Amino acid sequence: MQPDYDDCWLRYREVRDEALRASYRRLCSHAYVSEQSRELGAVREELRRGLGGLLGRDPHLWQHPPRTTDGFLAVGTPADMDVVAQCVDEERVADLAEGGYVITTGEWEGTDVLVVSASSDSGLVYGTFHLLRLLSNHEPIEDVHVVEEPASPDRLINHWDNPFRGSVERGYAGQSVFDFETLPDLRERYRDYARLLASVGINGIVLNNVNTQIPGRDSANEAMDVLEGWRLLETRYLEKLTGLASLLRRYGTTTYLSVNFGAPEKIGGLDTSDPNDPEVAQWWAEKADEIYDLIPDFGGFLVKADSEGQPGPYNYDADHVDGANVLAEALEPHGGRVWWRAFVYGSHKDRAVQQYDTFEPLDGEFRDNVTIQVKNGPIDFQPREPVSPVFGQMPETELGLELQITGEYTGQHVHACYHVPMWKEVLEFDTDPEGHGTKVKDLFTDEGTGMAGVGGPGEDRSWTGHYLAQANLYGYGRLAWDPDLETEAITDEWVRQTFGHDPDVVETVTDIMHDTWPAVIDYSTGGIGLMHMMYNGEAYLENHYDPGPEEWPGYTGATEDGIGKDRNSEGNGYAQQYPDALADLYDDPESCPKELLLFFHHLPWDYELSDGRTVVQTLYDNCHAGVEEARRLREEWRTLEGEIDEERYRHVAERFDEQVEHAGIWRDRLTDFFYDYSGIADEKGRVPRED
Ligand code: GCW
Repeated sequence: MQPDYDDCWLRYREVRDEALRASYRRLCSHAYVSEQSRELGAVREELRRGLGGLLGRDPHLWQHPPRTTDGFLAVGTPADMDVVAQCVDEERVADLAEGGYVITTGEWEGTDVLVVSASSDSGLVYGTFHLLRLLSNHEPIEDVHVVEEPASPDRLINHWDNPFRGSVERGYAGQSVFDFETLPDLRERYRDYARLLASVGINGIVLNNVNTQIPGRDSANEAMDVLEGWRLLETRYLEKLTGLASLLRRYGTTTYLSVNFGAPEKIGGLDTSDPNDPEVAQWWAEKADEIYDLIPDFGGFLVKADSEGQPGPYNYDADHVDGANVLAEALEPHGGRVWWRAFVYGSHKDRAVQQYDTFEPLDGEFRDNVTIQVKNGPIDFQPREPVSPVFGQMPETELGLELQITGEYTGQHVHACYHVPMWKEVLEFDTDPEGHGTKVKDLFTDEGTGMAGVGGPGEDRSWTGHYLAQANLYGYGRLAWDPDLETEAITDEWVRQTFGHDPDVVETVTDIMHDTWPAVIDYSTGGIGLMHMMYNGEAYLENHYDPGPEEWPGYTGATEDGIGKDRNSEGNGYAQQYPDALADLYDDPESCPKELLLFFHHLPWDYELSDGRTVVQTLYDNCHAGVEEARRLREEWRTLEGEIDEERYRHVAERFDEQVEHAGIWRDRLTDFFYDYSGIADEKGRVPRED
């Protein structure tokens, strides 16, 4: 039976080009796959499914080298299979980083062999997906020679799923994929999710929300309390996770949990969770032992502490080092790791200043198995932010880069917004241009470092709520694997696998994808460094979708005289947190990159930019341009009618209708807001508006 959800980029449609298909059939109709490890069931299943689709007929799977063919595929380690050992450089394979693999061609007793080899099961899984991607992308395989290993050792997806409610915080694709009610029962969908993750190299999954208690309502409402994520550490719930963890493991994915810093009190019945209390340390150590008895390859804990209502070391007069280290000590004997989030609040009114100020002084004090997980920018996943000054400035600490796959501030999967170009901008950023010159992407290659993408996939048919948002999940995985990949290469892979190879379709979809992010920046920020102007609301799960610029004077800095925030040497000194070359660049409005100008400077409304336009006129123009661009993208999309499958076409077309409308609402609210403060009319007569 066809599942009731999409297969995303794993569509495996039959290759129509006859010469190419003949070549694929010759080398892939017969596949010899190692029997040694049970984990390789995943490889066999994927080959059956993938090759079956692409070749247009079921492949023969062998447990020994097939004899009567004029070519075959062999997947295994050199140690397990002579065929493989004969075709690959064994030492090269042995030296690959965990998860790495080789795809190459060779000969076995006069027969051509296509080989996928690795020294670990996960490498064979990734190699198999890579091979299927080559075929899906119609790449030649007769002379293929691929050597791949992941840049980052840990490539995590963080689910913000609330296990007992089934909801997903900032998820725009329906309920949680994971049904904690029915676990340990396994759903087919878990396996298909594991396949999607493995196909792009994601190797760790945090199953539950970093908000393990609901801010402000925790003990006040016992009924709510019972439902909270911190309970997952109770034995009865841990026991439910073993089967899921085992299934994920077959696809190379390790299971992690978000934990509540107050767990020793909440679950353990202790009267404190003070990290410096030996009983607390003991409790965490025993809890870790228990978890590893159940899930031997458990990855570790993700912690949001001292932030937005979550308890943390500050509650006990301790600091983040004490907090992270006590958990790390408990996990250490088992090889587990603590991912400690840098998204904390503290004494500063401007959140931008907080993280560097809190964490940089602690550099070198965290245990080796602590990773400090830092959001890409200092605020909070805004459409565009400067790169966090923490990067490159904590050389003695393992860092993780947190990116948001889900589109909390980029249209919440009603708007199309492709995040890969934004992430590339972050990854290619030089954290100290006149100093050590380390780019962000170079910071995550050592043991203990890595990337964390805040998830979003849910029960929706499309998995991501918007068919085009699948590209963000895809792109995140590909970049975590290889941050050197160019945006265009990732887009091209994704478009072809998802929409097929018709050149017009490929070009149209690709162009649309690449133009989405700039459009969103323009209509929802004005494009010169403003941000955080969304409607918040009173409720716990604020809206963050509609505009609400007047709610945030501390972020916009809007006054009658001007707009923007002095995060410079005359203001709160945020710019000075960067190494000198960057600090100087940002400190002077003349040299500050235009796209960040108002983030660093409060400037008069009529301040003239290099192109001769004033600040306020630029804001008006950009807000309008963003909407026009969204409209143009919708028109582009409409040209695809009849050219792609109806379901994807319709869904995205409707979303574009809504996006254009909603972009207009943003434009109007922002431009009204700018006019209300500045009193300066738009030269082009669009503001003030008639109504
Ligand atoms: O972006 C903000 C979100 C919260 C989130 C928080 C965080 C999980 O609005 O929903 O909480 O950041 O990153 O911890």
